[in-house]
Amino acid sequence: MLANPATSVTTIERFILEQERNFPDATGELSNLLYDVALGAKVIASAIRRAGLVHVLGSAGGTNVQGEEQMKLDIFANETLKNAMCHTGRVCVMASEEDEQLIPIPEQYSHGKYAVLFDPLDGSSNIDVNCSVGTIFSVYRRVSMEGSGTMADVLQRGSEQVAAGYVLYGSSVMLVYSTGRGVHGFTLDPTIGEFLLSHPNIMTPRVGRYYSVNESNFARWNRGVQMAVRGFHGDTPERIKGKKSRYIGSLVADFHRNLIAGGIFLYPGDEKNPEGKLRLSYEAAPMAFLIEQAGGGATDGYRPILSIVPDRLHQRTPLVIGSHDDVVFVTETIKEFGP
Ligand code: AHM
Ligand code: MG
Repeated sequence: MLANPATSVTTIERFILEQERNFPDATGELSNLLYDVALGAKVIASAIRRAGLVHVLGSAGGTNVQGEEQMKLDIFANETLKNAMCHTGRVCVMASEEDEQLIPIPEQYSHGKYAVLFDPLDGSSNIDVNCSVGTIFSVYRRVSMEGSGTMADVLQRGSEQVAAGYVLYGSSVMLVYSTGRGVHGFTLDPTIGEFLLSHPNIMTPRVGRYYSVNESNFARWNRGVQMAVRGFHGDTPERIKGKKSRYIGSLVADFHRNLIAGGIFLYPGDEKNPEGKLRLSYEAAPMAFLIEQAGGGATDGYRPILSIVPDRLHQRTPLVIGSHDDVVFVTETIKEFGP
């Protein structure tokens, strides 16, 4: 009997369970961890939707470890994710872009086999103007033996991730994740409060339509990056066809559009900030894990993002990420024109 589309939907829970069935050794812990993240995302989504109504907008008055102004919703999102995961016995340690130090699991709870890192509310300067923001998460299997997780658990090479994903709080709320077996997208149905499978097996086009970069930094980039972006402008048609420019300034939103439609996102280093702006462990590595699963690429201009071993928690990295051929074009142009 054919399923009626209105009565047969695939929830994120059913999808993860069905994927797990293909792996008889799976204990279900990672699946449950993903539900925990999904639950946190629903709570955050609901707070974002109400933000304009309940006067939670504006600065909380503090600054985070990068010296940036913290919004109230950043703090709320950070606490929500910690609370969604700390008590479950699935996680041994956490790290967040909003916390300077590692986040230990409170004594009363048991320690699990996963280390989780997250950027609880990325692009938060967009909240005041009602534009899209996101949550990014990354999961590693612990390498320390037992008890509380350590720095070694969170400072692993990006290729060691066992899962990564993001939640986009946009015109609809989407959760996109991968456990290394394709990239799958779910859209939150607010009427039933469930993430439903809407984008199975996402593959990004090999050549993109869009390029996304903050061009106000153009004068400070090295010549290689400038030449690559000039290529995207259409100035060097003998090297590459020009593209359309799209930039929101919210990594999750820019990344998501490019993932689906094809495109490239760049946040290069410049004279002032040679390491760029974005964080390796909270932003670049999880997005790199996803884009590689979707057939694209991610580099810091010289080496694959997933090959980099972080040496500190809040390390920054230049990021070039998106459609495969466009990323190759940028790396070759940087090699040719150099700094
Ligand atoms: P945040 O983690 O403090 O929110 O900053 C990260 C955001 C990214 O979402 C976005 O890609 C980038 O900062 C935009 O930076 P800029 O305003 O310099 O273009
Ligand atoms: Mg961020």
